[in-house]
Amino acid sequence: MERTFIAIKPDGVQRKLVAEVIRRFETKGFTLVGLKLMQVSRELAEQHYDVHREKPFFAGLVDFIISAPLVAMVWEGEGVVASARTIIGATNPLTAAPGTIRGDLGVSIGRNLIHGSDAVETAQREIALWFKEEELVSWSPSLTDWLY
Ligand code: RTP
Ligand code: MG
Repeated sequence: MERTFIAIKPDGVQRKLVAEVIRRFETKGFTLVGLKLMQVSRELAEQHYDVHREKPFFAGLVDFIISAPLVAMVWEGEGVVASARTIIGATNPLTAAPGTIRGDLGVSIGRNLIHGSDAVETAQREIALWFKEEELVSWSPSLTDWLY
């Protein structure tokens, strides 16, 4: 079953939106298989956003990610990588559609509340970067027959 890496960024934790974000993935029907609150190291933040290393916003982005606790999660379900990106909305909350997390809850591209892996291969890389194998729990909720 497909898995994706989701992080509630420090602004989401500071604004007490952890439950709101989790609710959206849970009520959609996806399954939580990994969850932890973390104070992220600079090394991990830089590795996570390695693809943006040459961008002008890289240094500020890394400083922001390590500035306060973050919630790291892995969610599972059919097509969860692309669906999570839809639930999250466009990078800039000002143009993200209403109904999306960023569209409903944010106003700044630099404080856009949440990260979601952008492709299945990216998700595999990010899950391995953020979680040890033993931190992930494989389980099937008894609801599965009613979802698929
Ligand atoms: P993320 O990786 O955090 O889920 O966000 P994303 O895929 O929607 O956007 P991406 O292009 O990967 O950018 C990563 C994060 O960098 C910040 N950013 N700032 N012009 C800017 O100031 C700018 N562009 C991007 C955003 O916080 C974005 O989430
Ligand atoms: Mg991205």
